[in-house]
Amino acid sequence: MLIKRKIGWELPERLVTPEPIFLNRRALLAGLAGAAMAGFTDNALADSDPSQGLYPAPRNPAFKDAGRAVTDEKYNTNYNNFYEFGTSKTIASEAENLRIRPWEIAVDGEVEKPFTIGIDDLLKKMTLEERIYRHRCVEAWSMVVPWSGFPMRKLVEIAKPKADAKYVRFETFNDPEMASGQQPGLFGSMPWPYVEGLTMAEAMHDLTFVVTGAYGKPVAKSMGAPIRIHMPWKYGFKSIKSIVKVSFVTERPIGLWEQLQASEYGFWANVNPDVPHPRWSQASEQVLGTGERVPTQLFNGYGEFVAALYTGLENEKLYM
Ligand SMILES: Nc1nc2c(c(=O)[nH]1)N[C@H]1C(S)=C(S)[C@@H](COP(=O)(O)O)O[C@H]1N2
Ligand SMILES: [Mo]
Repeated sequence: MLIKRKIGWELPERLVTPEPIFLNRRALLAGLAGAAMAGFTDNALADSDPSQGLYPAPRNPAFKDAGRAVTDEKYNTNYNNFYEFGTSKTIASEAENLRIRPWEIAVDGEVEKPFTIGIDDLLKKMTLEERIYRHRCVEAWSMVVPWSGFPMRKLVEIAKPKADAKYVRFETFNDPEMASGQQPGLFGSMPWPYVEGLTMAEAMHDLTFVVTGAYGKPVAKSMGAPIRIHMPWKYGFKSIKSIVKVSFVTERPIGLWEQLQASEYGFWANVNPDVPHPRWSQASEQVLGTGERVPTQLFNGYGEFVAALYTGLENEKLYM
């Protein structure tokens, strides 16, 4: 049995934060504070990152070229989907409230022995590498990102799943005190925490990457620090950020977006230009930072590597 522990981001920050800062943060949460105050709060809460020295990681030559220029870092860190910190794209300053140490990841479900591991202990077990991947959001924009991290397969290996594990379920933190978008009523009632899932075969695939860094340094808070995943052939919503739990399960997990709107956001969510989203076309995409619109490719151009994962599943809604 995994014992529920208090982990870093659950500790009541208000007990150690000077009252004025706490009050300002409360004002922020209530949507009353302006940008200047947000800046003040960010600096006051910024924590140093002990993993800084691990980057830049050596580039894996198999992923040195995504066929397009790498997106300028400023777009990637300032144009985000991270609903825990708000529904707009400009959540970067709000996301500075994310406390990334201590950070523990629970590994549970159908495994030999459930455990919890701190991010820095996990990093010590892994050999980091850099991979340049195309990243395509279901909203028809894309980027090219130099991620750092390790293959998901390596995490599966240390988790030691049992034979009956069929899926991997990932969960993000749920902490409305820290993440203003999780406050009830503020941005409606999303079914927090953010959840996503993969089949075991997808999780074991070499392209499935656990991201701990980007642009040669620890991954930015707005991009899902300190640990997220990225599957370049799937729509971006599958690539869950700021993971605190990895569970090996027998039933197909229902992601947050699927729970909200199953007719628009399915389990597989493989990129396909010929299958429109119910409300817009997926035929092309805006390449952020370039002003260019380019045709979208099946599996985001990674079909030669991943198409075989889906043979025999033709009757499934693979592209939504
Ligand atoms: N926890 C969490 N993970 C998330 C999201 C989110 O809102 N919360 N948004 C998803 C969506 S829709 C996309 S496109 C990517 C965006 O990643 P980026 O901001 O690094 O480009 O993260 C995905 N992972
Ligand atoms: Mo997205």
